[in-house]
Amino acid sequence: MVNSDFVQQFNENGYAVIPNFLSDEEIVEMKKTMARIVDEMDPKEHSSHIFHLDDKTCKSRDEYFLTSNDKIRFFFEPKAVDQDGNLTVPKSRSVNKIGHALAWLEPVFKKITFGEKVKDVCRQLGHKDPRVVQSMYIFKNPVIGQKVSTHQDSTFLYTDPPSNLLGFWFALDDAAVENGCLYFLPGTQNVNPTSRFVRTPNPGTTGDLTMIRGVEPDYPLDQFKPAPVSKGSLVLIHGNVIHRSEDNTSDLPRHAYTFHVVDHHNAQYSKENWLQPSEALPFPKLYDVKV
Ligand SMILES: O=C(O)CCC(=O)C(=O)O
Repeated sequence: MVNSDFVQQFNENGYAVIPNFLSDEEIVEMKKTMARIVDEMDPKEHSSHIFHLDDKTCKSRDEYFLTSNDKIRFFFEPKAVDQDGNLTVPKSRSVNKIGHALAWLEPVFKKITFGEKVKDVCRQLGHKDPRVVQSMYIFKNPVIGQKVSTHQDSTFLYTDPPSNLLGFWFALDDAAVENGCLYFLPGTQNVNPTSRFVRTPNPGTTGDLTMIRGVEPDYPLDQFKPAPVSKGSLVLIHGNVIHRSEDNTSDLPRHAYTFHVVDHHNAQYSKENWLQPSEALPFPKLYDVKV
């Protein structure tokens, strides 16, 4: 049973840190698996898929991105790929993130995601029918790892009502201000999202498959609180809480594994969201999957 201290923290601030959630062995296994996946990847096949941080035109959100819900796909750091698609840095440092079905397709990640401790966290937060909607490995590699700009996860994985999304974010390295830890605006879990990242209903001549609907306010950057955590910590992130992270300008790694659950008991996952379940992988019911 996970110590229940996190529940009050989470309800007050919209996020909570549970230290020592993962063992060193689990972290080594996850990192080894990821190193193998990157090593086996042929950059020629994937390197045109760059993760542009503030791609307001959404041009980079192509079919490869939209159909990644049941696959393991690679999204590169903008600075890691030249105009001809060649890597400018070693392959091991070139990837921004990998998603979005690690939790289902890779046994090590499946074991963590559908493990008893994660189920216990969801039960303690009152989730009746949580389903896993996406999973990602975020590299934020030394020097090249780019920031994640201010956002609410519910902009991307909207639910109706918009409060039923929960992010699990596991630090696989110590995450400090220097290497790009998370920052939060505490208490913003009650702020519903003002923008939505959705599939374009009629892409028409622009060909843009996704669009941002609505406008995000400018949040006061000086009011964000850094959340430095030690390796193995779990950070729980309410779907509405406003958060961000900075570039990793240090020479230290800052790997993280993250996934999201939606409690389907009293909420609908929006059919407009960019990410949709597929026949091959409907959103798995967390409590039903035994590992
Ligand atoms: O890992 C990061 O730097 C940011 C992650 C994040 O904001 C998210 O997953 O919503």
